[in-house]
Formats: sequence, C-alpha cells, structure tokens
Amino acid sequence: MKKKNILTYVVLAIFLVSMIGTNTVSAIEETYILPFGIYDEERDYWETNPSYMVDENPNNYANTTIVDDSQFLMTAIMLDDLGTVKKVELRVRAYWTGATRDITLRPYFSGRDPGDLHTWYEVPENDGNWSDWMDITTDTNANSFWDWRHVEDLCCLVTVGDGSSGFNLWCSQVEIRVTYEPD
Ligand SMILES: [Ca+2]
Repeated sequence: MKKKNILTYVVLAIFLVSMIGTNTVSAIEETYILPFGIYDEERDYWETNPSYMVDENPNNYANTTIVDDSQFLMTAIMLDDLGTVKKVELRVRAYWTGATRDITLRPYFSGRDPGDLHTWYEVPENDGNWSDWMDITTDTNANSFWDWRHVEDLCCLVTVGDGSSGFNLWCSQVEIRVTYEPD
C-alpha cells in the first residue's frame, strides 16, 4: 500500500514537470529592437559630438576623454502594444583608443528610478563593436510587469567606466531589445 502511494506521487510529479516543460517550449516569442534616439541636453553629456550617440548611425561616434563622463539617453518612439513583454535588454556599440576603458549602462525606469549597473568589460580597441545583450528585466526598480509604455519611458545613463589614463572612449549607439509573446 505504501509503495503504491509513492508510485502515484512519482507519476504525478513526472506529469506536472512535463506539463510545465510543454508550456515553456510551445510559447512563440519574437523580438523588437529600438534605439535610444535622443539625449537630455539639460544634464551632463559626453565631451565631443554627443548627438552621434543617438543618430542611429552605427558608424558615427560620440567620444570623451573625461573620467566618469556620462550621457542620459531617452527613446523617441511611440510604441504599439505588440504583446506580452517577457524580457528587456540593452546593448552598446563602443571602442577605445589610447588606453583601455570599460563602459557602463544604467537603465532609468520611468525616466527616474535607477536600475543596476551593467558594465561591458571587453570594449574593443580602435574598431567599434556591439556588446552582448544585457538583461535589465528584473533590475532594481524595474517594473514587475512590463508593458510597452514602460519600454517607451525607459532611459539609460551611459558612463565612462574603469581603465587607464590617457584614454579616449567612443560610443555610437545604445539599443533596447524587447522579447515578447505576440497577442
Ligand atoms: Ca551614432
């Protein structure tokens, strides 16, 4: 009798696990990428050509030689509601000359509430490249249930990171990638 009960629970557990697995696999997810298209001219911004960080041309670079220099980016797009937001990520395109430097992204939710620091430690020398996507979905102060308005209202502070003196840090664009389940 006791053995039979254990067997029942084992079968039930396998059934439940397989149900969860099935749901995860069957969800169709799509991605939508949008750029940060404007920067806040009322705040600090990078030393040289700050507009090149938001001009959507990956070959034009803003640059700075100032330690801790930062620039506050905002989106410039009204978004349609394409479905249920599952994940939100950021990436940056950058390189350094002269001496190595990291670059740090910090999301600001609703343009106001700071998220976590996301640092790219492998910024290349001389030729720009994209960082990996950095997941901000569950950052400090992030919305517990994302919608498309939250994506629209997302801002990002781009800051010079650690490194050596004599640097020049170049940044051409920051992008948002939304992973969602279409309605
Ligand atoms: Ca650019």
